[in-house]
Amino acid sequence: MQNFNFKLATGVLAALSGALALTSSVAYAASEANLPVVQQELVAPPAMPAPITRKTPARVVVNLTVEEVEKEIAPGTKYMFWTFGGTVPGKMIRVREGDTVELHLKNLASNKLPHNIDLHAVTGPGGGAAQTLIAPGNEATFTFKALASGLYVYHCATAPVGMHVANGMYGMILVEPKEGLSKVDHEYYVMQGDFYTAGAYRTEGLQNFDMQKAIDEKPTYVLFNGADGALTGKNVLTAKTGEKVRMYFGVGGPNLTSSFHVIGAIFDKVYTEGGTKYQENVQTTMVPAGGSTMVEFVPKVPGNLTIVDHSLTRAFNKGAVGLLAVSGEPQPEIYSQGVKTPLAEVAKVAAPVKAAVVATDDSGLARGKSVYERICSACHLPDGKGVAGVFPPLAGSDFFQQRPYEMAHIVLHGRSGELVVNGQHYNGVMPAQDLNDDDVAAVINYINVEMNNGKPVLTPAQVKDMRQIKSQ
Ligand code: HEC
Ligand SMILES: [Cu+2]
Repeated sequence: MQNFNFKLATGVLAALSGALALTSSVAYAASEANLPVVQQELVAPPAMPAPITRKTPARVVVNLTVEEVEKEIAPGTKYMFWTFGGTVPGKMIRVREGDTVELHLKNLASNKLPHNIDLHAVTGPGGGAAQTLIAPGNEATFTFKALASGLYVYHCATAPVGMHVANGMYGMILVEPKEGLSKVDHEYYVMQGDFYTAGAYRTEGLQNFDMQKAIDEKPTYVLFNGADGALTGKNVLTAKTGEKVRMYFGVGGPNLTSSFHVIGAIFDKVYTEGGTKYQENVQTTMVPAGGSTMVEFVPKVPGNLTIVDHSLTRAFNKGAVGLLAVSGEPQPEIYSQGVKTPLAEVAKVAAPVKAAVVATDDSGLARGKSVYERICSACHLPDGKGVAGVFPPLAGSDFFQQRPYEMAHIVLHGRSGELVVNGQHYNGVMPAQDLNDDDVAAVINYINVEMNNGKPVLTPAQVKDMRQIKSQ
């Protein structure tokens, strides 16, 4: 009964939207008939379609297909995403201010639900929602003029709208100003979204949508580009020092506002709210649900820059983390390695012991100590005791002691997900460390000898072999 009504309603709406599409294309036909026709290039995020070099308006034909697809939301956890073009976020549309956009929206016959699209770049009621509302097995065509430059969110606006958006139905359309955008070395497309699954964070298997969690605005996942790990591991973004990076960042929501931040970078320019004016030298910018920003910066020192929502439990406990891996020569005058020394009164007691360790060192322990202090101590703390529930201990760690040799995998490839150390649960992200074979062997040996009463277990040659294996 319910099913019957639903089918009837969408049928009527599809017919209605067909009629509307016809009227609008007729209205445009007279004034826009002579425009050259350009086919929109569609690429998967974080890639962007190529910058526009045209100096005159065109009629840009966009073919977007709604696909309901089951994909990994986290390693081992699946989710039924509803998408524009098979990806979350949906494919980026890139046009020039003054262009006429001819949008074709297909709803695959194999889909289960009606969908449509509301583009914030449209001037007019509903942003195209009524014209494009179609049941599975239909195509809608809607034409609009991109009057104002800026970066705009688009999303599905079919009831229940919050649910369609929560399932991944959002993307962006960039309307370049007439004069174009300045040239940069890298353009990346990243969107944040909040996801509401029946099971807890990283519960394995196919997860259902939880409407009550969505209404309560208590997401299970807060993600960049639709998956826990979409911008980490083998998917990290990359740049070289001195290269200019522009990120097109949006928030699909449906609910959360992002405190968008890149740890270790200062944005040279932030095009606030995706508009035409920019603010300079910004640390964190606020991006509302259904809003966007363009940020530009030039990484100056090598290393991993971590992309987060600075509402930090979202980053550490719900997945909102990405990495921009920067390669290049160290710049000690901008960013030094630093020096750490014990306080005077501690030094008096500890100094002779420390000297002894270095003096008797013949297996890279001094080197391991220096790597540890420089890198690992920031999270696992100088004494290796960690922070309960956040950074697991390396000193006296049962996890480490079980297979000290295997720990090199964690340093080489990073680690995330459920972990139990000395009975305490952890669920964080340790980024892969950019260290050479000598340093990895040395730091593992140092931790095993100095913090776990063990013996040296690794040689640089073994680390070299382990690099090839992507286990753990
Ligand atoms: C940015 C913070 C950070 C840095 C820097 C870091 N780790 Fe970790 N590390 C973590 C987190 C978080 C986990 C837990 C990951 C999880 O939950 O899966 C972890 C887990 C581990 C584990 C397994 C758990 C245990 O306690 O035995 C080892 C081993 C480890 N790290 C070694 C290192 C070494 C060696 C370095 C330095 C080369 C290092 N880490 C640098 C955050 C960090
Ligand atoms: Cu939809």
